[in-house]
Amino acid sequence: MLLTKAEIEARTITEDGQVFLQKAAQDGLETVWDRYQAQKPQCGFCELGLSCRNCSMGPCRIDPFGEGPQRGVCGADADIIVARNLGRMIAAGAASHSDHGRDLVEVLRKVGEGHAPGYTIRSEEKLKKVAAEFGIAADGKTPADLAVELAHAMEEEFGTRKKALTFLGRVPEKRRAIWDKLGITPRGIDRETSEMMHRTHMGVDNDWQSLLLHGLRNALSDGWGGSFIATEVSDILFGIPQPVPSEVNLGVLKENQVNIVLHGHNPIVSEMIYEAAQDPELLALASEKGAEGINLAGLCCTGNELLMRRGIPMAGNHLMTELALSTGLVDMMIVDYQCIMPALGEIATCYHTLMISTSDKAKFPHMAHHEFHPETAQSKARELVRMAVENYERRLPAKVLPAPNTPTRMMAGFSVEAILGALGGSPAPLIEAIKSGAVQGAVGVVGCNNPKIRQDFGHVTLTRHLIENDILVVDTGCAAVAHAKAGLKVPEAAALAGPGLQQVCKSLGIPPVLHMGSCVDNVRILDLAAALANALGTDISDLPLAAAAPEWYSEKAVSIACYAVASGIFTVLGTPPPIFGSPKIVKLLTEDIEGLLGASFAVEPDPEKAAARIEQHIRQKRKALGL
Ligand code: XCC
Ligand code: SF4
Repeated sequence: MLLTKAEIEARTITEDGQVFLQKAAQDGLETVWDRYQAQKPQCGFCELGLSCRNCSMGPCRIDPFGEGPQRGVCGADADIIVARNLGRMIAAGAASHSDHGRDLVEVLRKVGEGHAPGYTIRSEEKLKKVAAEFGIAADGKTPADLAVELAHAMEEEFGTRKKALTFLGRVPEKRRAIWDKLGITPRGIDRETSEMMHRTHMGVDNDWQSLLLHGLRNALSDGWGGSFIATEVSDILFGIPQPVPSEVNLGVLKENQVNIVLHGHNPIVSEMIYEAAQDPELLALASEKGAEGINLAGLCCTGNELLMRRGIPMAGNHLMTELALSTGLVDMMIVDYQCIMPALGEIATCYHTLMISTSDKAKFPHMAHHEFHPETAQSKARELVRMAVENYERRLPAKVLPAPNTPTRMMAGFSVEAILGALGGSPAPLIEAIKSGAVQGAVGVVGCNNPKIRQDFGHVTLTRHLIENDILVVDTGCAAVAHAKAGLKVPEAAALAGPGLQQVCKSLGIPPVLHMGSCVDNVRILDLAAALANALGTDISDLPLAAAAPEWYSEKAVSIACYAVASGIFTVLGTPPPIFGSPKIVKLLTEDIEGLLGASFAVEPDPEKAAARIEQHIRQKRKALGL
């Protein structure tokens, strides 16, 4: 059934999204938006966090109106149930990022041992720096030796033998003292997640406050542990991102080239595909088949990883993943894990697209499984690219619709190293710009798309307001892709910023919205915030900073938001988390926690109001610093 213009415009603000929503409807596809409609009304108990199925005496639910049951079969009340549910969301998010980190550590070790042909150490500089943080001396050792030693040391971070994670060495002392006082210093990465699962089992931790505190510790084990390892090891293996031009939207898929779309999160697979796509033999085969080349494009965060390091264009963000297939131009989609909708395989059966899953822990309906392992990834990648090339001639012309709009230009690659490089090697010029008021503060706008929110509207509206008010925006994940589509990531976008920020961007030749990477790369923002605080001898919570996740959907986003707040960064969520069944928990997280951590959460679905809240927060922080 075709959609009306109004229906389409209510779903997305993007030009390509609007075109391909209709194309998908024409082709008879059911998309994430249709399935969301079909689910309405969604369960009110679950929305409020008031349902529990942690054991088989249940499932149970608490009546929010106070008329029906106020306790589960075990006796748990609303506060306990909401806290347990939130805790399990954090655990799932932390586990996802951290398992991703662990996979990279495995590759690092195998590179060192010589068992991962095709992978190498691209940044010896970062290898040495991180090894030193782990107390491993570099002298006289080959990079391979160092890689093995560092990998072993990182494996220890996941376990139970530590008092505190190693990367806490970068955390300002005042923040460390707060964590120690509250008893939320993260010890082992897996340990905190495992302990959360234990605490939320029936009959263990039944104090909603101590559950929430452990939730913060669990989230910190992600931010300063699993995700931190993921980002740093990715840089060691694949290089530290540097500013790079690229393009975004479905227009990056080429009619006359073999299109391979990479979707998921971990660069382990996508980097090998990138290598294979340069293979002269495969390029010759492509031309034999009548294609002018092999075109790679990214979706979600594995796309962001390739974009940051190789300038590979982005086809889109989370809600574009199904629509990308409806172009009929995707010869192969290769996925690893996380955020890959299980609907994708079936949608692809409508086209010639080959769907490939690659991880032993992530299989999907209607996808061919080609498992990647470090030992064989290189040959596997070549095999897949060959299959994609051979699939080019099977396109179904009647089903093909190239995007009518040209790709939007963007600039990405703003690692902390790149930002400091642009500033001449130290954070001092940025601190000066903040002191002078040219830059009022900085905000991380991050996170997903969610069909509950008009696609990209939350991100783009919020960010436009912030930069207009001289607030520098740094971004990651699907938010970053939204901003790129809206044209906010080119140096010329400085014209949209307030006079102070505009001046700073122009003098450095940078956009007012800096792409810092994938979702695990939110730790780059933490790292930068910590570096600023350390340079000033203060705490992160004293700085004029904030974070926002206007369209978040995933459990990973919950973990990210919690480690941001625990690290001292005020964080505004666009979609409400399932906590409103407990007024006590809402009050703690949005008000009282400020007194403990110097930061709190806010929930504000309206991006204009969110911008106002953030601007007010930044003014307050500036005032407290005497600026
Ligand atoms: Fe997934 Fe990372 Fe969210 Fe996008 S932003 S929908 S988590 S791909 Ni992290
Ligand atoms: Fe019900 Fe308690 Fe079991 Fe949850 S843990 S399902 S509230 S009995």
